[in-house]
Amino acid sequence: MIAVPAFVADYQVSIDAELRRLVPDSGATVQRAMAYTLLAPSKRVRPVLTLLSAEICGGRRAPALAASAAIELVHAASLILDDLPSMDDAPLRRGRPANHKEFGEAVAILAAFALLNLAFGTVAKAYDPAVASKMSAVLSDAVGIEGLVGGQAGDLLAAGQPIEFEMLERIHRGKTGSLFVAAAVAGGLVGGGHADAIASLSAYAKNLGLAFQIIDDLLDVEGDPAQTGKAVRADARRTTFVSFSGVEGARQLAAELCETADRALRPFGRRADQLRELSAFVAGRSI
Ligand code: GRG
Repeated sequence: MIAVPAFVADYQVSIDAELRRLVPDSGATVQRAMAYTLLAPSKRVRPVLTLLSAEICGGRRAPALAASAAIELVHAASLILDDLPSMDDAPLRRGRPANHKEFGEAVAILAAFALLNLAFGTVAKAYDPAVASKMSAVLSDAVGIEGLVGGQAGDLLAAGQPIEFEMLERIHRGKTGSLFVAAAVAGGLVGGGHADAIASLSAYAKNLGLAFQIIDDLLDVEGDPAQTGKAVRADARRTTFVSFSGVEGARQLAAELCETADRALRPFGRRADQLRELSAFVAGRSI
């Protein structure tokens, strides 16, 4: 079993404090529903990626927190929507009953929209117009037809049918990979990174994101719900990387993608060691 790298805990504390500031766990029902999923136990891999990307480009952590929170807000919105009865119909998320199980479908949908909206508002308020505008475009692309929405639609529409490997890869580059890329690019932007540095981070994140999804498929088969906080065998009707390549083949593919991800970090030298630790965690994770 591989635990989250030790350095990640410190970043998680900063991220959680920023998220609690943005969405207090009190007040109107929709706000409590937002906090319920957003503030539940999470690895926070995506916002950690944003902070590491900002720092490697020469930025500081504090100004990057809003960008990292925006990424996590989008992620939390997508989890709520993903679990709805009309989508994956999942009972459990982040170790708790899914949002709609606790608050009902109508409030869950409103909470997801509110989180998504807050992501864009957070970016608009935190950064100067040039950075805010670029970051909004990055977020919008990650959510859109080539991103989460397109990937999710492809996944849902393909359920119960055999699909080619290329299609499977396209679905998950959209559904999961796109937010990893946005996380890294948003960090690079707020950190003031040059275009070539941001391109390297984007290449790293693209491969890391697909590896992350492959391990997610593996955990659906052999994970422990007490650790993952999710039900197992939720993907039984779907073509997944495991149904395609088998358990060992999927593990091998994830390892290769993490090696490819690490190769994109070469220009940064030893400064990218924490990003390398992150990919080692992703390749071996059981949570
Ligand atoms: C409009 C935002 C929006 C989305 C609509 C529902 C949808 C389209 C997309 C679903 C995307 C999705 C939930 C992909 C699954 C990605 C994934 C591997 C989730 C698990 O992530 P972890 O393990 O979870 O990082 P924690 O809980 O640790 O954050």
